[in-house]
Amino acid sequence: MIVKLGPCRLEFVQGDITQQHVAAIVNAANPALAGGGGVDGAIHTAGGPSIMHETQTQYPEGCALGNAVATGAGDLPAKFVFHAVGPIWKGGRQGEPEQLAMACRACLQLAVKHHCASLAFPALSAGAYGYPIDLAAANLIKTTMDFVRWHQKPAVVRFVLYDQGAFGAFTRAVEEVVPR
Ligand code: AR6
Repeated sequence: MIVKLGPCRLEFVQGDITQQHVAAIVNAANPALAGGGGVDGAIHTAGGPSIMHETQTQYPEGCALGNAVATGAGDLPAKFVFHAVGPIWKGGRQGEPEQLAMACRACLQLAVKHHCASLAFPALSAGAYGYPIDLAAANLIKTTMDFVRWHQKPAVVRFVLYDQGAFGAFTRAVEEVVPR
């Protein structure tokens, strides 16, 4: 599924984020940048040890909730990994929506800063961190649309959804957010 926004394009695909041929991919990291399961585990496994080496040497203090930091992408096809820290879902009234939007915007800003024409996001916070997938989808899509409407970049933002459930949630959310 593709949504056009002026010179930019939002894409929705089912797949593995580590396999994406884009300038940068987003990691669903934790504040310690300590590695883990899900997207984080897949990126470090497929990308090799240089990514962890870079996070440890460049960001020894980790990354704050709602922010993101950039490293190279090791053996992955992408050029950069943006390690973003989304919120742990605690019911939705403890700032989680704004924290998720901040993490998303931080990645989009890093893409602009590093001249990345294409960026791939996973369903940030919607795995181990428990953010309801439909709410995460609406939040990430709306935040990305607002950003690209204003900045007219990155040219391509691709949401890479691991399973059919996540893919369905994102495509339904697009239909709600995009004016007809
Ligand atoms: N490609 C795309 N999406 C994936 C992949 C993949 N290879 N693998 C899983 N997903 P999660 P979070 C989906 O748990 O909720 C880690 O331990 C997955 O099905 O990766 O932000 C970190 O170290 C789900 O829909 O991220 C943190 O401690 C989505 O990606 C913590 O988990 C996000 O799931 C972060 O949790």
